[in-house]
Amino acid sequence: MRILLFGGFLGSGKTTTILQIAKYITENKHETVALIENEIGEAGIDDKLLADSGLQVKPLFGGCVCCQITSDLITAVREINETIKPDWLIIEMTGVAIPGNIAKLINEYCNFYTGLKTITIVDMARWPELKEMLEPLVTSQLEKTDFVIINKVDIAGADREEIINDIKGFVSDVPIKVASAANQLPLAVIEEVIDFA
Ligand SMILES: Nc1nc2c(ncn2[C@@H]2O[C@H](COP(=O)(O)OP(=O)(O)OP(=O)(O)O)[C@@H](O)[C@H]2O)c(=O)[nH]1
Ligand SMILES: [Mg+2]
Repeated sequence: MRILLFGGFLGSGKTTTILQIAKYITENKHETVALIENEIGEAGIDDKLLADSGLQVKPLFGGCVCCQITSDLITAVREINETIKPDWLIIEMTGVAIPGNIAKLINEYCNFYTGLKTITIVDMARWPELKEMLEPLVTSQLEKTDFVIINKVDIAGADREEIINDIKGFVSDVPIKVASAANQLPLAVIEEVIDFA
């Protein structure tokens, strides 16, 4: 079972991205995907997206995937590994989780996986505002991750290059893609996210 852990601040585009990746894996690779969703039902947005996706989704718990209740996450990951046994497990974290920290815990307590990758989604349209208000959270989400998608380039302002460069300054030596998930992620980006070679 390979695990993809998606992080990034509230509303950055995690669900939009995850649905495309899950669809690609099931339709193009013909492999199975299980999904752990944070905060399902709370905003109502994810329920609708998931209902429209045509994917079979089983919400496992309604809590948030953050440090305080990580034991629930660990339990859910173990249960999925033992019962559903999917080829892939995709986890959407809450907007306040730090992907690298959650990955460390999964590494420690669920090391039966065959691959683990963290992907951080950044809303570039809100980056200056979020960085000002929520540093170090939003920068930690970038520093401790294996892959970065700088999202919502379609609504970024004229200062987009400046913002992209600022974001890149917080990312260590991992792939960074600029995209607009709402307008379909390029297949090359999806393929790179799920590439464990
Ligand atoms: N303009 C634009 N909007 C986007 C893009 N990607 C996602 N959105 C919109 O942003 C909003 C939030 O997207 P989600 O995918 O639900 O984001 P999320 O990170 O899962 O949100 P939470 O789970 O609430 O933290 C939705 O209204 C999306 O349609 C994008 O590339 N461009
Ligand atoms: Mg979501």
